[in-house]
Amino acid sequence: MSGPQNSQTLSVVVPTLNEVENVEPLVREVMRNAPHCAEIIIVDDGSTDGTRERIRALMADYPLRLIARDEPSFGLAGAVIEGARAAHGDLLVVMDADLSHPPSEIDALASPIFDGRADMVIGSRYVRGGTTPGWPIYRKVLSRVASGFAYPLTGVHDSMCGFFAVRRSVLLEFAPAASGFKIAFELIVRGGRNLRVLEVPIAFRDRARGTSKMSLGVALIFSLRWVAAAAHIVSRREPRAREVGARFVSPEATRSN
Ligand SMILES: Nc1nc2c(ncn2[C@@H]2O[C@H](COP(=O)(O)OP(=O)(O)OP(=O)(O)O)[C@@H](O)[C@H]2O)c(=O)[nH]1
Ligand SMILES: [Mg+2]
Repeated sequence: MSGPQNSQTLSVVVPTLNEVENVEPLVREVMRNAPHCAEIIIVDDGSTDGTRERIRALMADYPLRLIARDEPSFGLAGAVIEGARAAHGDLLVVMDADLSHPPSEIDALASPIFDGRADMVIGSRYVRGGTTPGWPIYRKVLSRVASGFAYPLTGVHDSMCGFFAVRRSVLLEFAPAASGFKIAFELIVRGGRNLRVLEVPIAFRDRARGTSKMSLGVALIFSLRWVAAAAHIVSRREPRAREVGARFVSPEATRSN
């Protein structure tokens, strides 16, 4: 992929909560792998470890913007939505700060949207070529189970992943109903059959620095959101997985463009 076409622009949106050790390597890697990226918007929800100060220091060298939410609403999904509202790009790539999501795949996610072949592209651990190196077996099982529950509602193998590209207009159209930790899942459910979703394989690496914010509470919230999503789909009578399952795109296919 060669970067944006038809003068469409790309914004990268990163939610942060206490990621002081990760922001600099992340920003450096994003700009090295996607130099055409117009801006990186970091939405910080009350970090107390100096994350904001580190971001402000980096602004001299990189096209960075900081949205500092002191009274955060709707958690991680709320942060992503706020970043999307502020973004100037036509296309957004949303990714975590902890370098679990490979910046080298930003173009692979963005190109099907720039080319008009998709509205949303998921960086997927669970299509052919996707991996989770170093994960202990219990973690693989838990993650697979959650993704397995989500599949009948989404037709997507890894709707739990926080690494995705989406048209900004699509995110803003379907996101207002979203809250919680897994915004890609919410978007796919709300977008329904009109949303063209593709999956691209990624290697998802464990965070090397900082601490995880994933918790039992987050898992519980996802269970409640799953029930709400199932009710939404039943009321719409739209068995998404059978009618319009997402398509898997091989890395070769995306990179040959
Ligand atoms: N703005 C904002 N960012 C958050 C919040 N919770 C988590 N994050 C960020 O969201 C991203 C994902 O959080 P992680 O703690 O890595 O969650 P995870 O990837 O599911 O769990 P691990 O695999 O254990 O790292 C990271 O960039 C966090 O800093 C929040 O409430 N607000
Ligand atoms: Mg993480």
